[in-house]
Amino acid sequence: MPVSMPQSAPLFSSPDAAAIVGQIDRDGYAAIGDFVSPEDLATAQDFVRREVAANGGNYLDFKGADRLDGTFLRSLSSDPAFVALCRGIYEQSTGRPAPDVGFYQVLRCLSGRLARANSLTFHYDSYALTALIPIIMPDHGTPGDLLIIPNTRRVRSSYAGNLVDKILLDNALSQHVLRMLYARQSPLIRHIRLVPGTLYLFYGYRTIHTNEECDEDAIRSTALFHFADPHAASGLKRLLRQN
Ligand SMILES: O=C(O)CCC(=O)C(=O)O
Ligand SMILES: [Fe+2]
Repeated sequence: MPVSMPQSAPLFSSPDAAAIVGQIDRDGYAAIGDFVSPEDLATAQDFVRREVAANGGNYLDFKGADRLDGTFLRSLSSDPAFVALCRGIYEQSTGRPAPDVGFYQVLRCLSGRLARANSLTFHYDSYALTALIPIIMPDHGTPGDLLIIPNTRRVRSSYAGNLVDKILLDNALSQHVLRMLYARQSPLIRHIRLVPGTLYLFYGYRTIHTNEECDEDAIRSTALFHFADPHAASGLKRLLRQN
């Protein structure tokens, strides 16, 4: 018997992971438009606007799904189609079975004085695949693009190798150089103009990326679902208690 999706489920169906992987390999990311239904998106936008207002118009984030009741973000991480899509992309891109793990989920709400401090920090994610859904994008001022330098490294065989990459990137000099390239509109840094309700997929572990800032009186909110830490089993990682 066919299983029908609940009405509020994302519109996505029959994922073609191979095509998406081809797109990520070519362009650095893939986008699936209208992934979230207009009703679900509107509810999530109301939620974010309320929470930012309750926080005095300032930045806040939600780690995990616990406090996202009433929005589609509460249950997306257990949506079978979404899970199958992310696992499929992982398997197609690495040639390995996807690990039996859930997502590390964060809802970021950029606004107010702290918007700047939470922007333009170029980084690698700890997780292989990053799924990003914009909820609200600024309606004036800086557009708040996602900035990427795609696939600049491979998955390191050891956590120590990963750590070296991170140290080379997470320092004042590297950040200064990258911000300068950004300010000069270097073609090295790609801008992705994010559309709310679209699903964006990229290899966060392998891609240097960050977000543009937004004006203090605007809101830029993104939902992130991080999947599969290649170094989850590392003893060194555990020892250092790194994220
Ligand atoms: O909000 C964004 O556009 C990206 C955020 C990000 O890269 C992260 O939280 O790891
Ligand atoms: Fe990231």
